[in-house]
Amino acid sequence: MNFQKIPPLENSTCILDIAFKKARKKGMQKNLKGNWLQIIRQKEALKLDIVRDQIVPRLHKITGQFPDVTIMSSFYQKLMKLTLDVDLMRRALATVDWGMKQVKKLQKTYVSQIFKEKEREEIKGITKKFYGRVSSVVKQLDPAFEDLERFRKIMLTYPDIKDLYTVCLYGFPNVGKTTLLNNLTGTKAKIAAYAFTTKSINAGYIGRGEEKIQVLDVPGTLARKDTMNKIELQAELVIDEVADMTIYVFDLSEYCGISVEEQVQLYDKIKKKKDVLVYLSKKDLLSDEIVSSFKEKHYSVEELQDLLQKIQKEREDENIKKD
Ligand SMILES: Nc1nc2c(ncn2[C@@H]2O[C@H](COP(=O)(O)OP(=O)(O)OP(=O)(O)O)[C@@H](O)[C@H]2O)c(=O)[nH]1
Ligand SMILES: [Mg+2]
Repeated sequence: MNFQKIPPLENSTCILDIAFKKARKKGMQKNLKGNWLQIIRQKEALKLDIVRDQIVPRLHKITGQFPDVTIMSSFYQKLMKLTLDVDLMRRALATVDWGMKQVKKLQKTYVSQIFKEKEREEIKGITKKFYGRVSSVVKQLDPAFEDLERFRKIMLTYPDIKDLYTVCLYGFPNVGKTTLLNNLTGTKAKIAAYAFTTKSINAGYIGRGEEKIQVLDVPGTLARKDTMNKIELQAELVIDEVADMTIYVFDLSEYCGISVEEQVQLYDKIKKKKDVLVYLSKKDLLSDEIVSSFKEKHYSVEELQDLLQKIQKEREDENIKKD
């Protein structure tokens, strides 16, 4: 699913300005046929058509470009629920849809009034009234546009998670998960010496083609069940919904600010849920004694790469056999 394609939302002023400007321009055209009454009716009706034709597709595009939550994978449905107000998004989209229908209805009503009216000034007055009503409708959409723009920006941070074998890099903040992602996959995701650098999910890939392996670097978690924030909960979501394999990143140097004891507690917890491989980060800062006193089996970047390449190759071979 690609959330990057939703264009920025316009506001009512912008939408109305474009529509009215185009209508004014067209209203000046001179090649209309008939007597003065027919000409003025045609001219004014044309303005109304143009206003509708400018506004309706714009609004339609907005409602069409936002994803339909009901047909999303359970991962994205849950990610949305965690990061934005899905009901408010639905209501905002329904409001835009309402606006679109109102503009269509107003155009019909006022065009039919134009064709019934016989006085020049009265006909022009109908156009003015139509402009007023349309402006009022479109202006009422501004709060919905603002909500949708906010949601669009949130969705820009969503990863484009593909239906591939998926590895999740998990651990406390600042332990070196993103550094590992970059080393494993060659991506260039942001790394920094403070906790919660990663606020959304970063993705990198090993191998090419249909069976490449997706590595997801999730925000660090403090793993305190009651106080976990929405950013941390994304990590749980990846573990629960998409990860085929989890790599737990340990920082034995404790430069991350979390004691080894706490890191072990979280590791024990996650181990109950999933098969977990262990990676020791910041080994360059550790003495050989500390590394060798660590009893869990752990892997280097090269070993992890080899392992993942092997999994990828096996999956590719299986695919070839199936075909
Ligand atoms: N010396 C050394 N520093 C490392 C190593 N791995 C990571 N770091 C440093 O540790 C800090 C945190 O690294 P990140 O990769 O951003 O850690 P993270 O786990 O992704 O952090 P959050 O996104 O905040 O959860 C950065 O300053 C990195 O440069 C390593 O192997 N050796
Ligand atoms: Mg990070």
